[in-house]
Amino acid sequence: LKRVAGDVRSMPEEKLPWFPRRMKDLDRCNMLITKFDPDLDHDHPVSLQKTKKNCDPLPTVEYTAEEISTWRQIYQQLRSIYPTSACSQFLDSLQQLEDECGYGEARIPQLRDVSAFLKEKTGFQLRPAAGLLSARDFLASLAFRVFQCTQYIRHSSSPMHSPEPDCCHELLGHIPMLADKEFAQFSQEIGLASLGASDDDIEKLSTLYWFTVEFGLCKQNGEVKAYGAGLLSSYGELVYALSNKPEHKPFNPEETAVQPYQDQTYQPVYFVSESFEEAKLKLRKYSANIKRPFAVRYDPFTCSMEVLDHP
Ligand code: TIH
Ligand code: FE2
Repeated sequence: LKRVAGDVRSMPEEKLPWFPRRMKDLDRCNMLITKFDPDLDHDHPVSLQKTKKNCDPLPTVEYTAEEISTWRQIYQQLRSIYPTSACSQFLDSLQQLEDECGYGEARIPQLRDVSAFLKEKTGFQLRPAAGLLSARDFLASLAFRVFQCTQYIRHSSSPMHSPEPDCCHELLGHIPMLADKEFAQFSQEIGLASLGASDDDIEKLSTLYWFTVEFGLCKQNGEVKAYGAGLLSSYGELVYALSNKPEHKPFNPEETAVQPYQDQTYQPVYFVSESFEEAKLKLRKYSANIKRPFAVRYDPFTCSMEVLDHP
């Protein structure tokens, strides 16, 4: 399924992949990867297909007692190792979420409350997604500071690691990081680089996303800490990633972008950044080399993309 951009004037002949220009175009950025279709999995009772009918952009989900107990177990376990494993930005944000946004082991936070919190911190907002999205659609939404989230929860039989994203992963892994200004900027920049990019460049950007936003490590005060959401939502992989079992390599976008990755079990290799600042500068340099016949700039006042022809 290829979509084509309408009006990039400099390249009338060229078929550019379609990309969203306005916030409401994101309604079309919901292509699912079928391997994780929650409707095919009867262990996932809360699927968006069922909640979407009421047209609420961020529907309230009633979780069952069993689901809340899974959340409690995950929260308790992870909370106990965050102080020694998570980066300082994550710890600061989580504290704020606990103080101001109802985070805690007693209940699963609702996306609507969390989205309002994030909006105030970094301008990011949440949208519900029915499952795993195509890399192109997922990355495009980041360019608008929109983060697409699952709402169902993993099965109670595997609390320490889930091969697919679920609300524990979004709420515990991603949200605290998206509340950090510098990290929000980093995330948006990956999204901006992806707009209208070739399939090959999308593949590389999504691999970069994988090894930073999902599984990134960074140095802080001489120690290696986790900032990747896939680590911060999986007790099993968080302990493993910071042990001496996997390989740690310095973050270098050219190399990271082509590193094969594992999406069913723990990663054999993780990339370590000196700081977010360093990661952002390196990513910016990498993105500047992606060939596109135009440049983009996000206008936060109109929530739309300005497309600038290259001279
Ligand atoms: N493995 C993560 C967890 O257990 O929370 C979820 C995912 C991260 C990235 C892809 S799936
Ligand atoms: Fe994720």
